[in-house]
Amino acid sequence: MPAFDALKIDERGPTQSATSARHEFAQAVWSGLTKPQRELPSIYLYDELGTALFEAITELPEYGLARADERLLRRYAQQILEHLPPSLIVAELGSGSGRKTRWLLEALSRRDALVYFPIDISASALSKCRREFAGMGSVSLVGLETSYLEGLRAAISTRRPGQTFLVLFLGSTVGNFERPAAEKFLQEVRHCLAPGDSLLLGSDLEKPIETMLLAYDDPLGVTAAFNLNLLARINRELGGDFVLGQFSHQVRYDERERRIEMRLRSERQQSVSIPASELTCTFREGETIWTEACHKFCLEEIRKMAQNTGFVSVAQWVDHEWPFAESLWIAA
Ligand code: AVI
Repeated sequence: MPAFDALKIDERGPTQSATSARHEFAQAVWSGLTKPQRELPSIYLYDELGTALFEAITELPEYGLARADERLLRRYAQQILEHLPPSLIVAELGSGSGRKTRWLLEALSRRDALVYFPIDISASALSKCRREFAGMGSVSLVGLETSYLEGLRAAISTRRPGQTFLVLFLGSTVGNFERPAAEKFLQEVRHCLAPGDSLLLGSDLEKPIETMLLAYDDPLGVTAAFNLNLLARINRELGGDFVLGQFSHQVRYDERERRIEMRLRSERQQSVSIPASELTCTFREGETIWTEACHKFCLEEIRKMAQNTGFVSVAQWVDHEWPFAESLWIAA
């Protein structure tokens, strides 16, 4: 197993892969922007610049989520690993820079040498992750630059007899799925696993609405830039002519759905053309493009989700400064 290496999971080779990724993006933009409520899939927020802006979001005083996640991992790493068998392989869905994961991997690698598969669609996130763990000789890192499930299947295919997998799905990324889609996704994760493997799930909990709104609409405008970068990315990659100053970042909390909704609002009637998507859109003043949903959870519902998706919830650790939970599930 090569240490500090990255595998690009794509049998078609890098050139064709970049072309097909652009084609997929162009198609997703076409289908999202031709819906009555226009939308753009949130995964496209994370190009190189979007990933850097998201890293900046995690430093914002108003966005306590990332610090809570890291605090829990730092504080409870030892307790978490007491629930886990030896000879673990760790696969992380959406590793980002791996900063918060370090606490857990340090604790695990004191016990055994460890193989760690960070899985991320962002090449720059994986490079940062590789740097983060460069000094940890007991961790063999294999970066997988691909989608979560494709990466997880590739990681699992390396399993040798007696090895057990721990999947990390941290940072409340599960909240970016619609609730039914989150369960479907977790079922798919379960299908990749064997009984006895485990999943550590980070989920942001409900909290006062004002606190949540500020976390996604910070006064410095970093989240606004993160959101608007999606239009800038369409301009850069698909030849679009969005005028960014004519769109604004909009955030609301839907109490019934228990989620933050991020949109981009057209500030005037305007027409935008996107040549690679063969599309010209006319926006009315006030019309919005839905870009992301960030669902919030309660502890009971997370335990229920484990049951519904083929896992047993064995423990939960909660941060009370910024309500957030790490839940450890074992595949039934
Ligand atoms: C990646 N994900 C968990 C973040 C969230 O809080 O839902 C994405 C984000 N969007 C705006 N700020 C952060």
